This record gives sequence, structure tokens and C-alpha cells, in this order.
Amino acid sequence: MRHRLHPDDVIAALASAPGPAPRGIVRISGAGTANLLSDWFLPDPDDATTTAEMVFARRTPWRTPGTIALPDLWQPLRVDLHYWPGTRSYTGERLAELHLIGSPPILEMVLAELFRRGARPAEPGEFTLRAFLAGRIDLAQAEAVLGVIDAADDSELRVALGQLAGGLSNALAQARNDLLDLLADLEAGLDFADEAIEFVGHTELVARLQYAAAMLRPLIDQSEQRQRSEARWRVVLAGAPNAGKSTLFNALLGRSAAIVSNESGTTRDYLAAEMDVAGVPIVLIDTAGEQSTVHEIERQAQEQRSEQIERADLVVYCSAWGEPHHTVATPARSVLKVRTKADLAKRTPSGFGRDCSSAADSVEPDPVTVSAFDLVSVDQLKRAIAEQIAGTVSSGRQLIGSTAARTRDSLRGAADALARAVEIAEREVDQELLAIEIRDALAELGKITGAVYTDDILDRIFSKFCIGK
Ligand SMILES: Nc1nc2c(ncn2[C@@H]2O[C@H](COP(=O)(O)OP(=O)(O)OP(=O)(O)O)[C@@H](O)[C@H]2O)c(=O)[nH]1
Ligand SMILES: [Mg+2]
Repeated sequence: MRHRLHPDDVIAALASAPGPAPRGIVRISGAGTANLLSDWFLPDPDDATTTAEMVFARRTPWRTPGTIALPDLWQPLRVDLHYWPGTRSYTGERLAELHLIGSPPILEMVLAELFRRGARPAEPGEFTLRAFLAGRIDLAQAEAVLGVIDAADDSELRVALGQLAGGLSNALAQARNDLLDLLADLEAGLDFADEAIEFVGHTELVARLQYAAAMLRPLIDQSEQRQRSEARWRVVLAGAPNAGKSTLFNALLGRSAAIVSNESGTTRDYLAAEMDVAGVPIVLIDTAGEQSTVHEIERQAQEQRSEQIERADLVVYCSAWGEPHHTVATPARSVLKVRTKADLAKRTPSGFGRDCSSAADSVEPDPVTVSAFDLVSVDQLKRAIAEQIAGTVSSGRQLIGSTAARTRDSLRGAADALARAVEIAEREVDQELLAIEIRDALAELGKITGAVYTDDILDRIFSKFCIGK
């Protein structure tokens, strides 16, 4: 952080990847950029703007071919100068890029000459830090820059680009604006507390607070989803007694681990086993059949069952062929409906795959049909499980890892403050207290975008960058 908050310095660094390449890019940023370059860079005479002064007097970003002289080279070096005169550049200040041949020793000479002429080496992430300080991007977007650079595959890149485009920032900005408006109304009301002027009605107040809280919920889910995705996915087999859950458990696992019988209520303790389905690491869990019971042991089995379903990432809900379809009400993120014992189907001898017999007006996908005794159908079920998990991941993952980790606490803090605010508003007590909670929520949200930031947060984020970005 030694140099970081010296925004008057002109900074320079290699912006292209290190090593030999056809093209190399040297990036220069700071208020003095034009001064530094104007008596060094020589535009080609046949270009429309012939003098360096004219190049740097332009008000729009421009590319100019020309040359620069280097002490150790006997002839001038060809470069393309890209120049952004001001606020529309990446850093929000005067910015130039020299595009030239990507030879490491030559690039080094160019940088050495820039430092001799008054620039200093940029620190890791300093260009992006300047973009943040100039208000060009917020912290979540700064992290997304890092996510784009570090993306290991297409899906990570998509997530990072979405965040860079402002996915998270826009949602947060809206929640913050709503709360700021509300706070302004409340505070106006406080100023006129002695008079009979009400700036915001009680019902409206509660509704607006609840609305703001609801806007945060999907963001909290996203930040937690990301944390969750590193571990094994919990896939729970559930359904009516005798639906064939334990038989399916064994078939998916490929060994006989669970007790199976045609007596209802065979499974009591739940059973868990780790395995991979189509490359996705899961913990498969077999549970007791769903029933209302009176006996103590069965009651405990039902409790365990509910607990497992509650913790599940995916519930595979089994109902046997010929039995009625159950409607599934679980808090699990996702449910896959499965028709078991498909071999009992008289309709079609090859009746595996998707069961299209359900009501035509149903908007739910058709259940997957499976027979525990038919390995092909068991494989199909594995693929369906993997697909469903992949769907949950891609719909849930909209934040890059470092942002999710950093924002989780702030989002929860904001949500807690809003919950307290709703409670206060519903009891119609002190508006002063209410304003405090809203300010708390705003402060937490501000930490995420960087409206409220500390050197420590900046250090943590920008220290991960590489030089030149
Ligand atoms: N025909 C046929 N029978 C099956 C199939 N899967 C299970 N069964 C039979 O259905 C009966 C119940 O199987 P289980 O696997 O114990 O059923 P469960 O859902 O675990 O039952 P509970 O633990 O009591 O809830 C057994 O007699 C199994 O042989 C199948 O795919 N086809
Ligand atoms: Mg069982």
C-alpha cells in the first residue's frame, strides 16, 4: 500500500502477458501521462494529426502510429500509441498504451525509459485500484476483473464477466437506493416530529423494508451457494414406504449396502455413502419411507428423515409405478421426481427414460422412470441427477469465489439489520431506532460495493492482482 494513494504519480507496467509474443503492451496512467509522452513519442508524418501536441490535445480516445527513441537502439522503435484523454479511460484518468513488438528485452527497455522520464512502476492491481477510486467500477467489479484474469474454464469466465458487467452491483445499488430514499423520508419525518406531517405511512414503511429485505435474499443465496459448491452434494432418496428407495440406493451404489424387503418401514436409520455420479461427487442418502406414525422408533426415523431432506441439495423423490404421484414439499434447493419399479409397467416394455403419462397441464418436467433391476435405466438416473445438480450450480453461481466470501457476512449483517427494522416498524415504535437499523444495513451494503471501504479491504482485494492490471 506504500504508493497506492498517490494518485498524482504516473504509473507504468507491462499489460500483456510476460514472455515473447508477436505483440506487447505497455500501459501508462496518470495526470502527467501526456506530458511524459509528448516529447518522446513521434507520430508518423503521414498521419492526419502530425505533431505530438495535437495527438495529446484530442478529446476522444485515439490510436496513432509513430515511433519512440530508445538509448540502446540505433533506430527509432515502431509503436502504436493508444491514448485516452480523460474520464472515459479504464482508470478514469489519462491513460496511454504503447502497442509494439512483443520482445521481452525491448519491452524492458521501453519501461526503463518510461521510469527514467518520471513514471514509476505500477503496483499489482494499481490500474484497477485507480479505476475504483475514480468511481469507474465498484469493488465487486474490481474483483470480477481478477476473476476474468484467473478464470480456469468457460463457466468461471461467464460468472466473472456477469459480475464485471454489474450483475451484483446493480442489484445492490437498487437495494441501497431504496433504503436511502426510505431513510430520507424517515429523517424528514423526524425533523417534523412535533407537527402532524407524516412523510411515510406505517403500512408503506413496513412494505418498503420487506421489499428491500426480499431483494437481498437471492444475493445471500448466491453467496452461500458458492461456498457450498466446493463440498460433496447431498442427494437424498425420499418417498413413500416400499417405493424401492433402498433397492435404488444399492443399485446406484453398485453394491448391497441397504437392507431391502417388501415390508413397509424396512429402513429406519438413514444410510449415507459417498460416490460419483457422472463425474459429480455426491453423498447419497437413503431415508425411511414417509409416514405419520405413533411408535417411538418410527417417530425418530421420521425426524431423521426430515432432517436429511432439509439438509439436502437434491431430493430424489421416489414413487413406485402404479402408485399415485406425490406432491413434494421440501425446502431442498431442487427435487428430481422418479418413477421406480418401471419394470412393472405393462404399458411399454421399454418404458424407461422420462415418464410422459403425467397430466398434460403440468408445468413440472416428467418424472424419470427407473427399474433398480435395469442397469441402463439406473445409468440414466445417474445422468439425470448430475444434470440437475449442474443446473442448480449454474443458476446459483453468479458470484466469483472471492466476492462471495467477502460479501457473505455483509449481506447477512444487512439482512439482520433489516429484519430488526421490520420488527421495529411492525410494533410502530421509535422511528429513531428504525433509522439506526437502516443506517446499519446501508453501511453493510456499502462495504460490498466499496461505498464504504477501509485500506484493509482494498489491500485484501488488490494485493491478489498481478502487475499491469
Ligand atoms: N419389480 C421391482 N421391484 C422392486 C424394485 N425396486 C424395489 N423393488 C421391491 O420393492 C420392495 C421394497 O423395496 P425397498 O427398496 O425395501 O423399498 P424402500 O422404499 O426402501 O422401503 P422402506 O425402507 O420400507 O421405506 C422390495 O420387495 C423390492 O424388491 C424395482 O425396480 N422393480
Ligand atoms: Mg428402505
